[in-house]
Amino acid sequence: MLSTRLFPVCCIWATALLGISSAATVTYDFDVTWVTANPDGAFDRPTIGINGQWPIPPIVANVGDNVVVHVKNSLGNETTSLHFHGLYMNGTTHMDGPAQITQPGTYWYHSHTRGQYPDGLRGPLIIHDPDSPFTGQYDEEIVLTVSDWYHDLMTDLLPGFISKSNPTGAEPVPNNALFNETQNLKVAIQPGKTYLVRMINIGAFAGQYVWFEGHNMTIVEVDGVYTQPAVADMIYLSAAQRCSFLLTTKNETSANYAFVGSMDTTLFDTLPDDLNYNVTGWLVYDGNAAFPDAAFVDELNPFDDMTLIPWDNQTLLGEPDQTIELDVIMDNLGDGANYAFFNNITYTAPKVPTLYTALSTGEHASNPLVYGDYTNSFVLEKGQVVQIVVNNLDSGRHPFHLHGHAFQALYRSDEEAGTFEDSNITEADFPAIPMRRDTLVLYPDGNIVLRFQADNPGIWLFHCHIEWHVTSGLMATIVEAPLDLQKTLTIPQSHYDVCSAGGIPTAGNAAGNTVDVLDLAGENRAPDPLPEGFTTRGKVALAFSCLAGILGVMVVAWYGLSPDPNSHPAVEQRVAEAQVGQEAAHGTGAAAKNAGPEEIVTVPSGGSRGPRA
Ligand SMILES: *[C@@H]1O[C@H](CO)[C@@H](O)[C@H](O)[C@H]1NC(C)=O
Ligand SMILES: *[C@@H]1O[C@H](CO)[C@@H](O)[C@H](O)[C@H]1NC(C)=O
Ligand SMILES: *[C@@H]1O[C@H](CO)[C@@H](O)[C@H](O)[C@H]1NC(C)=O
Ligand SMILES: *[C@@H]1O[C@H](CO)[C@@H](O)[C@H](O)[C@H]1NC(C)=O
Ligand SMILES: *[C@@H]1O[C@H](CO)[C@@H](O)[C@H](O)[C@H]1NC(C)=O
Ligand SMILES: *[C@@H]1O[C@H](CO)[C@@H](O)[C@H](O)[C@H]1NC(C)=O
Ligand SMILES: *[C@@H]1O[C@H](CO)[C@@H](O)[C@H](O)[C@H]1NC(C)=O
Ligand SMILES: *[C@@H]1O[C@H](CO)[C@@H](O)[C@H](O)[C@H]1NC(C)=O
Ligand SMILES: *[C@@H]1O[C@H](CO)[C@@H](O)[C@H](O)[C@H]1NC(C)=O
Ligand SMILES: [Cu+2]
Repeated sequence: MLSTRLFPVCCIWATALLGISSAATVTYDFDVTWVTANPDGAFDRPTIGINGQWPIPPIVANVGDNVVVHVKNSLGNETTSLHFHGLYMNGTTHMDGPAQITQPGTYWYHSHTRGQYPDGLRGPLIIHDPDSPFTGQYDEEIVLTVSDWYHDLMTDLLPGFISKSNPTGAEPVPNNALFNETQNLKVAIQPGKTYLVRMINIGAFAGQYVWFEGHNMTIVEVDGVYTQPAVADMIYLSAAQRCSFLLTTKNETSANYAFVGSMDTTLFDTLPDDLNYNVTGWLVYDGNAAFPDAAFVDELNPFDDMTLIPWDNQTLLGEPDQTIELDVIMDNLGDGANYAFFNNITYTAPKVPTLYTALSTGEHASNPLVYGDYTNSFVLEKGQVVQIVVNNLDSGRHPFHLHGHAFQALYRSDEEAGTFEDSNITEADFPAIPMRRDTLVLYPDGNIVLRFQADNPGIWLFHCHIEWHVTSGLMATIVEAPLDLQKTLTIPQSHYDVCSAGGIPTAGNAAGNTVDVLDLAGENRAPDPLPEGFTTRGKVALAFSCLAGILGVMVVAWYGLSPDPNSHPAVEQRVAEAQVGQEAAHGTGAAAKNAGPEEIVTVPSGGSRGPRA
């Protein structure tokens, strides 16, 4: 293994203030620790729990509440972070998520550190709304997560994933699917009632088809956006998507009904013989009656979320002031590993977290150059209508997630449709009232068109929510109204202290240059491209299977000869740095700028992760 210089990673002791009104304050004290869990009955494994428990507790509040989350990292050997997925974090970009909870709906919270959440740090975040349009239309609420589960820790899986020994970039296949982090879940229900089921895919990789035998689902919310009711008999939830639906129970109580989550096996490069990619639970009408096996379903034909209409009838935003076009590819770099790219650039975290670059480069903060050559940064002006077009030049599905906004989903092509540019879709083809959500699936070799208004100054990641693809670089940085941020945002001193303790610079361009912010010499770089001739994925896969040994030597030699160790960072170092940048740039669920409860910041007792031998 190559020796690498690993940065100690920023903190996590954080206090997050999730609301602003004078309403109730809900406080959570979270001590993040290692526990042992065995959710699929295969064997015990170390899992990240909270307060000695796993699954971790849901965060639950009402719209307008102040939610205070004190987080202590007791893992000892890993840093951590909490990201509040889907919250707009309007005015508090440095905490990503936790401010001004004026958004009711179904969210989740998870670690945004180094591929960590699949090890257990993932749970529901529910904001109740007494004024929901569906209040009065249901009797009770059921929170239900669906997820995938690995028997190995991410720290063990990641080095093999981004490696010259995995030139095709095959993602580790999960070992099982889970409902509520277990199998054979029994959900007690009563006859003749209507339930609001809030379902969240908190998994790392697999999208899941979900259906309830003998019962329909009436969809009323996706990703925190209320929708006009839409009846479905099967839904598809990608990693990170949420869907709330009304489910009305039967009047007779003689039988129990299976419900199923079925992992989308088209995402898997291999389908192990012994993999049960389905998980079953039951709606329990009578605990003494039988629990029948799920019936096989011939066709997986889920509800098309593009047909949903948001409840508020928000109309199509006007033609865009700025269009961001992103082409997705997967390819190998000179280290032989497989990476994911937007526009031929695989995300490599900057030395200075993007937020601090935005705050410290004056007028130059409007120039995307200062954010570096490997961050896929796009600068938005306040108020602009922004369109994101993503062309999938890869043969896999990718669920794209935007922080800080729910976007209007204007168009999604079928598989194999090619680029949006090559279609004949025009403005007139977009729906008058487009569906909105924060995570949308892009089909293989297809395209999507999204639109939103730049009304939320901040640094927002746009990335595939498959955790493997986050680590392999399928990520862009949206720098929204940076000059506005400079005027309005005050970073708590404790954040600077944390970065200082972790050796993370907090001023200057992506390379840490505070004098000439247009000079990026010394910035963090992706590994160099393959030598001439090794250009296509197919060739590479073939070549590597024969040449892996020789290339290994070459890679070592390149690194060894490199005058500047940073110009050819080894893979593990890249991963570690990505996490540093990501956390520091996008907040770690830290403190509010408003005077809130005290904020505590510390570096975990175990210090930084050392290099793996
Ligand atoms: C961290 O600690 C846990 C629990 O003791 C252990 O299972 C895991 O292997 C450790 N991780 C690393 C990277 O050493
Ligand atoms: C599922 O887990 C959540 C906590 O994550 C809990 O609130 C809920 O009651 C559980 N649902 C069922 C049906 O057991
Ligand atoms: C589900 O909805 C469909 C279409 O609205 C309807 O035909 C069917 O009877 C419903 N099934 C149940 C179990 O309510
Ligand atoms: C259950 O009974 C109620 C009241 O008798 C009736 O209105 C409703 O339609 C019945 N529901 C079903 C699913 O048969
Ligand atoms: C999972 O469920 C699907 C749909 O019912 C079925 O086609 C498939 O055979 C099941 N797979 C396994 C491994 O049971
Ligand atoms: C949205 O439009 C539908 C009819 O198209 C209407 O029933 C509904 O009340 C409208 N919603 C709001 C919030 O005005
Ligand atoms: C990516 O690189 C390929 C091959 O060099 C080139 O054809 C393509 O135009 C590049 N794409 C972008 C978006 O720059
Ligand atoms: C393009 O236009 C043709 C002719 O009007 C139509 O048949 C087709 O569906 C349109 N869409 C695409 C993506 O080609
Ligand atoms: C952020 O807040 C501003 C002013 O309070 C508001 O105009 C804007 O719509 C908000 N943006 C989002 C995404 O919530
Ligand atoms: Cu992806």
